[in-house]
Amino acid sequence: MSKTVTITGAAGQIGYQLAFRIASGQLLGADETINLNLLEITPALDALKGVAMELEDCAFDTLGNIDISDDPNEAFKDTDYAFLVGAKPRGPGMERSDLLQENAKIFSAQGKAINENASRDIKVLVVGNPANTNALIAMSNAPDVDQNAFTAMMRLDHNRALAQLASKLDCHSSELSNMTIWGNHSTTQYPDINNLKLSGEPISARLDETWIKEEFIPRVQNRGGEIIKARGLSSAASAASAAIDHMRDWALGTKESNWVSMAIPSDGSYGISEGIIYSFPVTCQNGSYSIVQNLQINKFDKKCMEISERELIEEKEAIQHLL
Ligand code: NAX
Repeated sequence: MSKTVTITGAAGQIGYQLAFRIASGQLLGADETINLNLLEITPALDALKGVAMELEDCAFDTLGNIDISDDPNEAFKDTDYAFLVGAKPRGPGMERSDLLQENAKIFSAQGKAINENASRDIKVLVVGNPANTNALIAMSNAPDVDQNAFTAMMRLDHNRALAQLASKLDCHSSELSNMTIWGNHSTTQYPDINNLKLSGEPISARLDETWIKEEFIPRVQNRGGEIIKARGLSSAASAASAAIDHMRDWALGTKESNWVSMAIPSDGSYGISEGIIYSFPVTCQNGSYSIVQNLQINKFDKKCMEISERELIEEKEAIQHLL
């Protein structure tokens, strides 16, 4: 058995981590051969060649062919799993709306290339920022592909929240479950601990509300900035790890009685507008995800969820002409 995995921006920080972990079997296990299609912009092709040489030098049992390209039509040929990581970073003096426009061009072209060339069962994870709206643009430009195949990454935020909670509760993050991140991958996201469990038992009542509202939520929302300040560079290995977690759980299923956070096309659940890519709690089975329903939402939750919803609607309005 073999699967084709496409990584865009494969010579960048996250791509450099992601390619090796996927090639070594950490996405689909030891029995699946991975053919890697690596996409970059033309000036980065030499660096990408170096990445491909290093991948060969690993002699991974699970790695099949490696194809490097600056042509999205070639890179998305027969793709089963796509990691859209490459994006235009915010330059000096660049407004958020300029960033949206620049990235919209990239993701509309890639959406079209996916539509024309990829497997009809493709699963797409957008990592490049602004991730949720980039996913919406790619989805809108791929009308022949199932729209639910387009998702954006919230798993890093989800994992960051678990790490903070494990430290606070003096437990291991693997003992925690049922954490939710709602909304946009931005500082408006809402990390929600109402349903959190420790070893299967509800635990949120044991957490101090002031700590949740004044320390935990802002810390998770701003963790990206904290990493940049410490490292001088944005999160890369943790982002690649979260991308693998997202795609692996989607493909192979979530653990029983737990859920994960994925930004997916809103179906109107919890009153969130349709037509945006919004993060919900989801379970995955047989390669599909479904939104966890009937969670209790209080006034504070609702307010936080709406702030992020509004931001996504505004982002959508800024690039409406490209949809
Ligand atoms: P880098 O700048 O190191 O790498 C990006 C790579 O993408 C570069 O090599 C560049 O040449 C390439 N690229 C640019 N345009 C391209 C195009 N049209 N086609 C193919 N390749 C293209 O950034 P890196 O640190 O790897 O981050 C990549 C993206 O992930 C950024 O947009 C970043 O903001 C975003 N992140 C998203 C996260 C999330 O949770 N959703 C967290 C981590 C990260 O900040």
